[in-house]
Formats: sequence, structure tokens, C-alpha cells
Amino acid sequence: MKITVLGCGALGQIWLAALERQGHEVQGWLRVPQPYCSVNVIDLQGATINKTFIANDPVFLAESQLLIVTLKAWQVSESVRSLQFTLPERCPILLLHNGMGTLEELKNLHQPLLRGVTTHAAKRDGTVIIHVASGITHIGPTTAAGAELSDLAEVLHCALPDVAWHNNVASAAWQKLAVNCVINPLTVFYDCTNGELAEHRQEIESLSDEVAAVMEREGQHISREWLIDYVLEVIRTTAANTSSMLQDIRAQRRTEIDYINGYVIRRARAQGLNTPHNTRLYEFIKRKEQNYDRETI
Ligand code: KPL
Repeated sequence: MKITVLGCGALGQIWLAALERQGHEVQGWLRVPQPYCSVNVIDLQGATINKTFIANDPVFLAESQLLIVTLKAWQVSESVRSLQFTLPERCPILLLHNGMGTLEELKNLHQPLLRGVTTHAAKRDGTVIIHVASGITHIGPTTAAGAELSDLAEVLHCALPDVAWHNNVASAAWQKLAVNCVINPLTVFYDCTNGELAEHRQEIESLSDEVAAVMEREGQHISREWLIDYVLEVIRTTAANTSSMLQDIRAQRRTEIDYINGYVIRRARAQGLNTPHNTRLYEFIKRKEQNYDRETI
């Protein structure tokens, strides 16, 4: 297949390397246009993949059969909209980012939109991307018509397993959102690894309670006990991780808070629910972002 990967950060590079290894024709697409993009990945077996791919070629984009978007949530809609008239109308767009809210921003797009959530973990070490943990990528359609694209899961699974297709991917997306609402801002608050959060059980429970109540109103029925256990399980399995939000804060980058706790707070307001714990952490992260050295944002 001919595949463009929009965003050549850690996840984008892992997908570019994996898809090319599987024999697909790939290009990268950078928000600041470049003719080439470098992939420098240490894969799960410890092998180094050091390659240069073409990038930002509009002819390739116009022939693409899949666009995979690995940008941060806040970069997604503007970047996708800037490509929508070059990309073929039938070309599926797979969004792979933390948080929610981009589907609302991308309403009325001609191309079929797919949503995905992944548990693969990667970290940057200087110019090298280390694929630290294998995971599952759950993908699925955002409209009923998108269900016919289920064959894509097999194509992607062959390149970077595991990939699972769900006709109702919203459920996996909400569960990941819930985990991110708890772990990401708390790791910033305590400036700690995911694993160290296990000591802050009370806050984990309060945040989970609020998110579970919002999810219930959104038609995602999970009990608060189930959600707390699930969050604790992710804390255990990703104990050594530095959350993506803490990495962003340390590097003085914009975080995805508006699409994580911010999204839950907006949905809660629409349903007449209060979310004081999520709001307190949301405001804490926003204050941190505002206090960055202005020139580095
Ligand atoms: O998705 C994550 C993130 O850091 O953004 C978790 C699940 C919290 C793992 O670190």
C-alpha cells in the first residue's frame, strides 16, 4: 500500500519503519515541510533502524491509500485540514493520539475517519527513538460506513502487531482517556514516574469517580471499581514510564491537557456534572504551560 504518516515523532517513526519493513511504500509528512525525514529507531529486539524517507511529496499524498496521523491531539485538526484537498476522497485517515475532541473538530471531512488508541510505548533518547514496550493498537470507524475498512487492521497488524479492529472503538478510546485523565496530570503534579502514583490512591479514586460518572452519561457503562482497578493495573504495567504529559512539561512543550481532562470537563459541563478534581488538575497544568519561558513554547 501507499501510506503517508503525518507526524514523524516517536510513534510516527516506529510506524514508518514497521510499514516499510513490511513492503509498503511510505512517506513522512512534517508540519514544517522538509523533502526528507529521518527515522532512527531502536526496535523491540534492540536492532537499530536508521533510514531516510521522502517527506511532504504532494504527488505521493494524492496517491496515498492511507494517512496515519501520529501528531499530538492539538496539532491534528489544523494539519489534517491542510491536506484534505490533496488527499484522495476515499483515503482513510487513522487518528492515533491521546485524548478526545479531534473528531468534533474534523466534522464534514470527505475522507473516512478512523480512530485508534495504542499502548505501544516509545521514548526519545537524544536523536534516537527507543521502542520500549510492545502493545495493542485498537482501531475502528467513526461512522457506520467506516465498518467496511476492517481489512486495514490485518494490514497494520502484519507491520506492527497487535492491531485489533472494533466496530465500537469508542469504548477503548474512553478507557484510554480515563487512564490518561488520572495518570498524566498526577505524574506532573508529583513530578514522578507512573509507578510512584500507587502511593496516591485517594486522588486516583477521586479522579476515576468523576470520569466514570461522565462516561456513564456518555453511554460508556463501567463501574467506578472497575475503572480504579484498570487505572491501577496500567500504573503497574507502565511503572517505569515517564508519562507523555510529564515529558511535555519537562521539555516546556504544549501538553494534550485540553483533549484529556479538558475534554472530560467540557462533556461534564454539558451534562450538568461537577468535576472538581479534574478541574483542579486541569488548571494546575494550564498554569504550568503559561509559566514556560515564552520563547520556547
Ligand atoms: O498513555 C500514557 C501516556 O503517558 O500518555 C500512559 C498510559 C499514561 C502511559 O505512560
